[in-house]
Amino acid sequence: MEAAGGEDAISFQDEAVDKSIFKDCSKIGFYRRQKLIPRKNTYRALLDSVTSGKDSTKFQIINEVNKVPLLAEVYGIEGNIFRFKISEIAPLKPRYEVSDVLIQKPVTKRLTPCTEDTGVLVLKDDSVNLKFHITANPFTIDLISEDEPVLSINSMGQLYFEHLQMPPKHRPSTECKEDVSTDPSQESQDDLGLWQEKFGKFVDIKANGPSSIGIDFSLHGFEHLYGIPQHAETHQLKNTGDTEAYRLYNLDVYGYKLHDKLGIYGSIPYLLAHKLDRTIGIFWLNASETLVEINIQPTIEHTLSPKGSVLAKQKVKPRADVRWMSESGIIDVFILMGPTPAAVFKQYSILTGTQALPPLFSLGYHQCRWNYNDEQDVKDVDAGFDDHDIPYDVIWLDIEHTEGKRYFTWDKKKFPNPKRMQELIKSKKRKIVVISDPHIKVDPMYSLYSQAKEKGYFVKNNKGGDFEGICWPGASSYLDFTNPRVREWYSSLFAFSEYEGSSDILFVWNDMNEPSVFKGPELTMEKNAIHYGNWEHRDLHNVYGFYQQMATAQGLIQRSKGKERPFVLTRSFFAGSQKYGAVWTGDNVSEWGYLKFSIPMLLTLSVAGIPFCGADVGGFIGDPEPELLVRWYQAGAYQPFFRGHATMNTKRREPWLFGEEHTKLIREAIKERYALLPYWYTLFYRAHVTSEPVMRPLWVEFPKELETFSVEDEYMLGSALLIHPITEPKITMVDVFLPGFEEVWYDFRTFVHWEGARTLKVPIALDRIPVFQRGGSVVPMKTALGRSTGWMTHLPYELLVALDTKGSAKGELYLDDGHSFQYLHQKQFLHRKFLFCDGILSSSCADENGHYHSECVVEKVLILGINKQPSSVTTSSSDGQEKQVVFTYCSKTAVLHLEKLSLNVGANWEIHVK
Ligand code: NBV
Repeated sequence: MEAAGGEDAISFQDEAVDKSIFKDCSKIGFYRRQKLIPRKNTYRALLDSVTSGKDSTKFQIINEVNKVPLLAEVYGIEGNIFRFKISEIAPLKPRYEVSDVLIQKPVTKRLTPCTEDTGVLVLKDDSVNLKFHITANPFTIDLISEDEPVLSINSMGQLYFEHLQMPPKHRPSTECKEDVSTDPSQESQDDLGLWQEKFGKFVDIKANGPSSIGIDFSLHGFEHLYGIPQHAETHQLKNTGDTEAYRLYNLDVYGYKLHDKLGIYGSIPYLLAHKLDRTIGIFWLNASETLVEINIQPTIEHTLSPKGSVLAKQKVKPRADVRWMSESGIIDVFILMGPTPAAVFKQYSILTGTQALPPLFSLGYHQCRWNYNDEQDVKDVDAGFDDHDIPYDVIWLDIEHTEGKRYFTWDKKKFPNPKRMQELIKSKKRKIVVISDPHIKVDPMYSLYSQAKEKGYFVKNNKGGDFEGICWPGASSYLDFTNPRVREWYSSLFAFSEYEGSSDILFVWNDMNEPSVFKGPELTMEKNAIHYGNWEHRDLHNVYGFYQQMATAQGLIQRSKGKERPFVLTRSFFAGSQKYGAVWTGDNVSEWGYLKFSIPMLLTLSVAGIPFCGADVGGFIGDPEPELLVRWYQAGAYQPFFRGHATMNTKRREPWLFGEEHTKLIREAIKERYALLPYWYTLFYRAHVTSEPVMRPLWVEFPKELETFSVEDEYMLGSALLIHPITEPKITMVDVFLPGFEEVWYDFRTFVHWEGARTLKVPIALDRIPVFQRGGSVVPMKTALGRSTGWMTHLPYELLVALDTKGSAKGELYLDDGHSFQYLHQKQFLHRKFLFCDGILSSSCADENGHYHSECVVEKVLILGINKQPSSVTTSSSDGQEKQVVFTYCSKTAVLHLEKLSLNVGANWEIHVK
């Protein structure tokens, strides 16, 4: 994958990744150790140790074999959330606890202890009719909601806690034998990876010895599980069997394989489970390498022996067993009790925050390539969009724009005048994004390196020196973003005065922040590298990239003195990364399978709290055939983060390079995106304030319809649009599932409507993918388009009102200046709601706190599903003025067209259809 290039930088060779670079479960020491324990619960809760405070209830649990006591804590948290922790009472050294991910100290509420039985402690939360049944021996917890068991903890007896110990030479020889958690059993100590672990030529010396933890959860009545990104896998989680597990370990996996449980760039240890009457979440707050085993026992119908001539049937309820295992840290788990998908999203956001409201430009189309070669190339590509009448908002510069991969610099030959280039882009009302990776070239002449070196801001190796690894610039050190002072300093580098050649239209992309280390174990950092606070890299590996994006976003906010919203794309992420920007799915391949997988991968990110996500359009690696490229644009236009990108050594693929026929199709796809921007922006506002995902699996919108639970080839955009991308070549017909027994769905292009709860055969040509609008919704759009979002501010709106079976519809529109924090600090925003009921479409204020002056008008309204031609249509404004409206009605499509309206978008008005 790499070879020495000019200077001492590394250049790229497009070779397939050797999969033996990465571990499977059998090569992971703590997995092997945890799998060795007998399925026998060896823990007992000491109920006479219970102390119950305002915040939490604490008690000890003891391992019957090694007698080491642990401390268990149970917390009730406002919002129907429960927290459960297990840590060592007196560890030899502190154990890592994740900080900075929870947005605040959770607001606790008292759980009332009551003893119903000896050997059982019951903690009650009467406000939500929930009970914690803690059984002492063997130690198990059952969560019972409204007298129904929802979840059991440790009922499989897989609680596992390796207490920290002295290295073997300091210990009496008998001690090791007594200790079941480190009992070498049949294997040698070395194979179990207690104090050192080998992988190929790498040896991981563990100064703290074995420190892994784990426990099991049984989810009663559940057989549909989702979440725990990031894997190139289906949206619905699968059984892992007894030899593999979903791995959460941030890795740089170039051209990752599909259908694989190997962890790729980011990790969110958060799983959702859904059944007809309840959704729950389990958030495992641990940043070390984590494995999740899943065993779902689906609903089974047993045929009982015949009674007379009648065959009796018995339904056995399904159950999902989920086992979490982490390499270090403590057990710290949040149980989100739902009961609806929306409630679980809310609960997760109470803990980790919501999506940052993106600047409007970032919802437009982004054009990226490794690399746009020089200033002239940038100018040409930019002009190409105008020449071909294709809107776009951002041009991206990859690593080659720098002086020898020294981030925050410019290659003087290729980009002699970055300010001039940005002025040109700015004059087009567009932006640029530049890359900034976490590795810093070892070069005393590079001021960023020498400053960081002098300040001691690099991650250290286990001998106390600065960690050095190989990455794009050659030998590199890695900024220790876990240190708040490093983050502060890094943020300050984005100040216009510090970052030469930068301007207010420059935004940032953090790549390689797993971190990627070319010659490191599994292409990442040694686990015994040392971070701020003397923590091992092992303890916090999965949160490294999160911290870089945090510091970058802060830097962009600071450079504008707190006024402007940042945009930062990151490859690596953790729970809570949504607060800092967008995420993409890394180095995918220009193959149909990767287009198809972009849907489940993005759905999984979306339900795991990362609404602003996307996949490289066209596929990063390889050359897509024109049909694939068109299909990818059509899909990408309906995915949250919409960026075309390609690696080096691929053919150029700007949208106009595939013949006029394909240019036209790509143009149309991008234009559809721009026409829908008011809807997109409103969805992002909702994600920001109410934590609803933008891109939603069908089960989220139709939680009571079993048929939706496994659908992953189509999805909802908000609650109004159903999207079914075409992900196979040469398709002439596709099955589209239209959910909802009482729903009606309108083809978004022809307006032909269909009842729900059916699978529709939709004829397909290359010019479109199936998009349907749900009856009962109002979708705000723009009537005209500009060259970028910046040119569209004053353009009029159109409302697409699709009536439900009762002849009603509702929707909303959010707008503000699109770039600053004034919506937050000065409440400069408009939030409108639209309601169609009894023949009247009304526009009213959805949030009285917001004020924003807009000259924009609603110019056009289309009402879909009106069964008879109206006799008159009038508008009335709040000052009592009434006006006749010229309308056209098409009885064939049942669509009423109202045009040339001039209704201010911020005013209250009504349209009467009689
Ligand atoms: O910076 C170069 C690439 C980038 O274009 C891509 O999007 C990242 O995922 N980067 C990875 C590093 C090299 C990949 C071989």
